[in-house]
Amino acid sequence: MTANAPLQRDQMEAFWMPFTANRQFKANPRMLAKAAGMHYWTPEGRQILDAVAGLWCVNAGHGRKEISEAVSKQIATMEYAPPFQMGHPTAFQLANDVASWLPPDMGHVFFTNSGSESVDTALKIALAYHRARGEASRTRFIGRERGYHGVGFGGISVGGMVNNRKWFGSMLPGVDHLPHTHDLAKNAYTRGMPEHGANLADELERIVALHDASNIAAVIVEPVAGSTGVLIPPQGYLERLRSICTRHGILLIFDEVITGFGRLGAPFGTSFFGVQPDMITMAKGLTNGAVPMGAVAASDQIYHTFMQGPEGAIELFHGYTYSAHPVACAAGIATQEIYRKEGLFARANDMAPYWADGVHSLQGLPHVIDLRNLGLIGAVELEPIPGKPGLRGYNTFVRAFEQGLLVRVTGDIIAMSPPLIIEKSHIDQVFGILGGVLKELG
Ligand code: PXG
Ligand code: PLP
Repeated sequence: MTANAPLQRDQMEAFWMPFTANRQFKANPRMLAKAAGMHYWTPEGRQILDAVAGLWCVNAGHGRKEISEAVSKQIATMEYAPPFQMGHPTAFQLANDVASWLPPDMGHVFFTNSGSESVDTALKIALAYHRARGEASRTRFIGRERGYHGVGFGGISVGGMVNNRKWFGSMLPGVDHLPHTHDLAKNAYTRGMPEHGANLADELERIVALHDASNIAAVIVEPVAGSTGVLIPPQGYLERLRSICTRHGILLIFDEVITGFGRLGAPFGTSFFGVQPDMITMAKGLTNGAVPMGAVAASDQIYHTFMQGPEGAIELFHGYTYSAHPVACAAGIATQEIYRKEGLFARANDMAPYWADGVHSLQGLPHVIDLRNLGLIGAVELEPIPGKPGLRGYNTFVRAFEQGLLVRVTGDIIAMSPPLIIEKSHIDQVFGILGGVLKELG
């Protein structure tokens, strides 16, 4: 196999592709071979404008030399170091860099290799925290319908996407789900945060009344649900979740795998919304997608609860072979430096109104039933073809790719989350191409 020669079908069977219609893809592959700035290139050299930052992760844009140089240097110097009972300076530096974006009392960072592992880690910390405080009966978790928290057993248990759950048996016991907040009848075409739905947080009181707070460990939500099609929280909703959790001693976990690292035009969702959780899960933008890495940030309260007992005792029996992998740490440090030096989070905030105009310029095009935006996130919800849910979304995605635009499709919703380096001319191009495709397929 040479790098740019088209693959034969029988060369494509070995790779079982994730979250992909394997047979459909392998019959008609869409390949990427190169990336720089705002663009990908196919093996044939066709340029593709990247309106999803890879998969919500390449926030500083593609091909950043600062990152590749830091990674090369680290691999050459020390490719690996054991993370258990040993340390290396880059891990401590990156933890400090990450903490610098977070509320001052949330600066304790546990490293993982993905968002899914971050979610499992946060759920385990929640259980062990309550146990350490003598409240071992707090074992239940509360997630949300249409939530996505990765694909580990913990994440699919608290997650709320039926296809990610129904195949996999009984999962974690003791999980309830809040209702999702998506309400087209009341909130369609809202610019920014919708007006209606803060009261949906009160469902948490109903669940607490059913089980009693003494049995509930944590609530986990995405501040903005990304994967299920960009569901923006109603005004006042996250505040209300916070106050109910506080009242009942329940930990609140924000899954910021997507909303972290500037996606909303602020360092994290917690700063954007002004609501502080007890733990934050993150991944993706942590290393600009260059090397797999995730993390969990925990509050002082949680961390210090563990830092008791005999000095020589391991406080948390958890960790991965590749926790704080030196190469990932090098990529992470270089990435944070780019964010800081280029002021990319503030830049995303400055660009957000123009982006919102672009999203909402699609109103009235064929089959568009909602448009949503926040920060540099946008979504176009399409009316499903009767009896064929997802087909209109898929056709739109394929046609856009043929026209040189990469978007993300989930069911009949087109989601977009461009690199934070996006220029106005790119935004014009994104919505020009997408608008053209919607008209053409109309
Ligand atoms: N939590 C959230 C909120 C996520 O968005 C994960 C956890 C899992 O992260 P890993 O690194 O284990 O994939 C995610 C990941 C999509 C899409 O279609 C989104 C994600 C992953 C794959 C597809 O929007 N987000
Ligand atoms: N399975 C086996 C047999 C192992 O030895 C290990 C780690 O030592 C794991 C799974 C976990 O792998 P990781 O630490 O990369 O998550």
